[in-house]
Amino acid sequence: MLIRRPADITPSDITSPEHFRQRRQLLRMSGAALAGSVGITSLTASAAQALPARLSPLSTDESLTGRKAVLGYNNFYEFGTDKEDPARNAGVMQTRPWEVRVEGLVARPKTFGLEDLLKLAPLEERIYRLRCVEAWSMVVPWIGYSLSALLKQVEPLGSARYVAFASHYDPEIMTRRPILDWPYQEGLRLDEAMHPLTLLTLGVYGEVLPNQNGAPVRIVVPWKYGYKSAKSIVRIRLTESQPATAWNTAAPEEYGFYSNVNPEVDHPRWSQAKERRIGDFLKRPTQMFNGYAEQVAGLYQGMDLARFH
Ligand SMILES: Nc1nc2c(c(=O)[nH]1)N[C@H]1C(S)=C(S)[C@@H](COP(=O)(O)O)O[C@H]1N2
Ligand SMILES: [Mo]
Repeated sequence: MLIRRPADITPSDITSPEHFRQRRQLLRMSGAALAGSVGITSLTASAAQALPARLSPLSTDESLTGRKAVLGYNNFYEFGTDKEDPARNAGVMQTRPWEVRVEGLVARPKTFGLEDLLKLAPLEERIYRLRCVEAWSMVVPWIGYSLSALLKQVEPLGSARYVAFASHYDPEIMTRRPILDWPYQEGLRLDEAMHPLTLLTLGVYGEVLPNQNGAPVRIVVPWKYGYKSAKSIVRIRLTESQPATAWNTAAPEEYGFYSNVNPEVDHPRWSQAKERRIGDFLKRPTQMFNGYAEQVAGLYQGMDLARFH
C-alpha cells in the first residue's frame, strides 16, 4: 500500500463525544437543511441527509476523530491514491437507485434496493476504532446494523463457509489505472461476517454516507485492517472456498486473507506495533484485534496468527 504524508490535521479537529452528541441532537431536530449547511459537506456534490440512529452499546467511549478528517482523509483508490482524492473526486458517483445482490450458497438469493436496506433492521450508531494498515487510526461514529441481519434474510446453506464482497466499478468515473484488479473485492469467513460487530454501514456522523466514505452502503469490520471494509458494495456472494481479495491478489506476502490487526505481525515493509491516531502527535501502541480481542479472539482459537495473517 502506498504510504502518504499525513494530512495537516490539528487536535482542534477532534470532536468530543459530548459535543458530537449535542450536534447530533441538532441534526435530528432540524433535518437535512441544517446538515447541508454545517461543516465540509460542500466537498460532496449532494447535500448531506440526516440519518437518526440509537447509540449501540458496542461503541467505544474514546474521543471521536473530527468529522473533517473522517470525511476528508480517505482511502478509496477507485477515485485516486491521495487521501484528499476521494472527497474531491467521488461526488460524481450516482448512488441512487442502488441495488445489492446477495447470492451464492443461499436458499433465498435476493436483490435489495437501498430503501430495503434502510428498513431491514433498526439503525444503530456504532462508534468503532478504525486501524488502517498504513499505521494510522481513527475513531468513527458509523451508522448501520449487524451484517448478520441481512445474511439471515437469504438463509445461508450449510455448505457456505465464506462471504465475498464486490464494490461498484465504473471506469467512466473511476480510475482505469491497474493499481488493483477492479472491481475491488474483499472477503470474510462466514462466522466473521455473522459476528455482531461486523457492520452493514449506511451512514457516518449522523448522516447518510458521503460518497468518499463508501456510499450508499459499505462493510465495516473493526478488528481488521481498514482495507477489509469494502466501500460502495453491489454484490455479496456466499461461497464454499476462500474468495480472492483485491489486496491479497496484488501482494500476497504483504496482505493476508485474514488481516486481523496484530501488533506482533509486522508488514514486510513497516512495523505494526504502533499507530498514529489522526489528530494526535505521539504514537500509541496498537492493540491486538484493534482492541476487540475480548469479542473476537475466540474466532481464531488454535490458529497460528502469524501464518494466517
Ligand atoms: N472499494 C474500496 N473500498 C475500500 C478501499 C478502496 O480503496 N476501495 N480502501 C479501504 C481502506 S485501505 C480503508 S483504510 C478504508 C477507509 O475508509 P474511510 O475512508 O471511510 O475511512 O476503506 C477501505 N475500503
Ligand atoms: Mo487502510
